Amino acid sequence: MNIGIVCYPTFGGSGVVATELAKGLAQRDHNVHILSYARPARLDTFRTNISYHEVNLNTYPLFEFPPYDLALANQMVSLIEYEDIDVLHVHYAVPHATSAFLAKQIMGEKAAHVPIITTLHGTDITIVGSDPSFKEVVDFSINQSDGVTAVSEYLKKETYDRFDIRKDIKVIPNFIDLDRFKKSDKLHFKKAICPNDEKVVVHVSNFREVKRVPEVVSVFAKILENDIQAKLLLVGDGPDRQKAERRCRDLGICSEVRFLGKQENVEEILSIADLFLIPSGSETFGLAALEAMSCSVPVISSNIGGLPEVNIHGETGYLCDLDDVECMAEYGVKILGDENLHQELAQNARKRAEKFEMSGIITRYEQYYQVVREQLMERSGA
Ligand code: GMT
Repeated sequence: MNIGIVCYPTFGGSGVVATELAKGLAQRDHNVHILSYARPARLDTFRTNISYHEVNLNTYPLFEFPPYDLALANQMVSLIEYEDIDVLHVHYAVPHATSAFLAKQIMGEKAAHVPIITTLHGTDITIVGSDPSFKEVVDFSINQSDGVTAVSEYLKKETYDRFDIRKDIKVIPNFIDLDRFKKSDKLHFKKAICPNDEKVVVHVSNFREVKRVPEVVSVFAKILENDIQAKLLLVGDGPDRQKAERRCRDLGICSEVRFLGKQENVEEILSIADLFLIPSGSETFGLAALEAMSCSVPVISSNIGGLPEVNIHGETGYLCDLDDVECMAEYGVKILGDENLHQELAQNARKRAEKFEMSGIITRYEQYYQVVREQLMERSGA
């Protein structure tokens, strides 16, 4: 198939899932065309069967806000017309599903056979999409898609609760490359970070408010108070970085905390981790938790959103109520202070990650493309 994938180019979240899916599909001999406003972070090297198309957005003095959605729709038209696209798969509803609808309208009969599949990822439903300034458009655009998927049961339910959706939403969870995300020997790195063999606690995110990075620091401080020798590695960057730095200073633990910034090879850092913290205020799936689990790292998370579908309480780590710093710290001390428990949780975490193994999930997308194409053909009487 010739598959168009539209996504954000970002380091985390939907951009990663879309790019990894593109790579997986390309390996299966599909021709994949990625459309984005910048080269996706995970599209690191040239790959046969993958072409990257950048959205051209010309500015004009009249535009305070250049109309990206229109430029995107225009480029979708070119993609469908000149690359003979069989399926257009857009990741994140805002504005991708809307631009895709517009592109199809522009092309009329010429694109009637090309299904639009929208994958809902998270904030496109829970925060941005349900904002009154977008809601009706998002509602309409999802209903106009030929196929809709969500990355968790939680997100499916939220979408039905928040919008007036008349489509079946298929849950296809996020996936993990078990060969890439596995514990490997990083002894030099461990020694450099932990000269006294301290435990390593890791958090990875885009440091938006919803990720509760200052809270990660508070939980870690409480773990230290319980005589656990440990270092905290904060991976990523974003709006809450300064707040997190300030929290370290206020708590007097800066010497035990390292801000590593955005990192490409997170699996190397996770290889030396003993514990992963993800206390998010909203999380439809929690890909970062799955990446940690795949590297055999127990996870302590909040019990909101799709996190309980990934991290299993008492099996792969622990879940606590939102903002319950005491609870997270208690479980942190329990895991880091008991080698046997740690081993058991670490093994279970890896086993659980195997359920989200990449090739099985890519097959589910391939099958879904086929089903939606056939439904579209039936509807159009072709
Ligand atoms: O919040 C992010 O990190 C980005 C965001 C997105 O929509 O791009 O991530 C969402 O999608 C990820 C991939 O499907 C999920 O693993 C995250 O849980 C989800 N983030 C939130 O719901 C806050």
